[in-house]
Amino acid sequence: MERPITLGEYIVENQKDFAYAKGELTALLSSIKLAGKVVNEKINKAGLANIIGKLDKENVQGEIQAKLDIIANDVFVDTLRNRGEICGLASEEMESFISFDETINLDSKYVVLIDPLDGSSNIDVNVTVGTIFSIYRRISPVGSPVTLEDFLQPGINQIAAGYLIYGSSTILVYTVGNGVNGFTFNPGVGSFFLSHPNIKFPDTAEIYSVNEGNYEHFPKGIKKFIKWAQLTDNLQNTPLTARYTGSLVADIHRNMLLGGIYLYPQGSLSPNGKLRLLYEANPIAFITEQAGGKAVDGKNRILEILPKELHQRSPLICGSKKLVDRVENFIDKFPEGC
Ligand code: P6P
Repeated sequence: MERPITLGEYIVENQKDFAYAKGELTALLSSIKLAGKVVNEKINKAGLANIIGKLDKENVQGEIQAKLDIIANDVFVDTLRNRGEICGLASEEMESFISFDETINLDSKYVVLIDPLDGSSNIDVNVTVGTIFSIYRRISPVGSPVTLEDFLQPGINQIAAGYLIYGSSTILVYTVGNGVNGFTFNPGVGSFFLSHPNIKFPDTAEIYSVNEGNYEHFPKGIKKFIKWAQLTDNLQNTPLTARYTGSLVADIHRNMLLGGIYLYPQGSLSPNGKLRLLYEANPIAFITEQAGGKAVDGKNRILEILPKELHQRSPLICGSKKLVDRVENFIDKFPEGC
């Protein structure tokens, strides 16, 4: 039986899809793949830290139970810097961006924004977490230090985006604007293999994902959608299924494969939503659209929002187009606030 193609083979075979790449984007995606493997190993050890903490106590507990977000962040910063494919990086875990000023980096055309470990509070209870990444061509001149403007670009400028989902298996899902593909990690071989070619939202849409504990704080249109989702006379004459893990990547991945919608709307508790535009909403929106879905903030297409700050928040309503359309209809019909 022929084996599935590896991520490395796929990237090389499909370099023509990378509008600008001269092999740099290929190398950059390979670096992200490497960093993902390292983070995956640390996350798995984290799960053991509470069980085997007494073994080599200092190392396992000391290292692993340091904030895993910071550990994951440092893995991506070091890997991407050392391989010289990017000139700058911004992360949820760092107040400001980093300009990699070594020569090999300054000559690179790309900047990366990451949420190195999204949903990390779930690690202690062994629920799926993820890494989210977004790649842009720099705006400032090649050879000079990066500037904030290199990062404050609208999502439509992304040249690649993706996520790693560390769940029952570890899968790297990404797009370069020519569809979405998923690659599952085989730890026995140490490689990612194509497992989810050309991911598209299915026609059916059975799931809605929202933290209903915030229901009282939602705008009227969102409340109306949630009640509609629980009724029988909706799109497919059956109530939608509620699934919400508290990990954006897990909810998005499941809804993209099975059909559904994720909502983190604005509300009285979070007037601008909770998720970050640049390294959560934008990459997820790029993938969602490339898989045939839709991603809005309630009124605007996520990818067209013009960023003003590195860590600015945005509401995010994304998934199967017909469900996102339905939410927008309710918001239009009931425009009042919370
Ligand atoms: P809440 C995790 O902290 C995260 O950024 C997303 O991964 C997740 O969807 C959301 O926040 C969960 O937030 O307020 O429902 O716990």
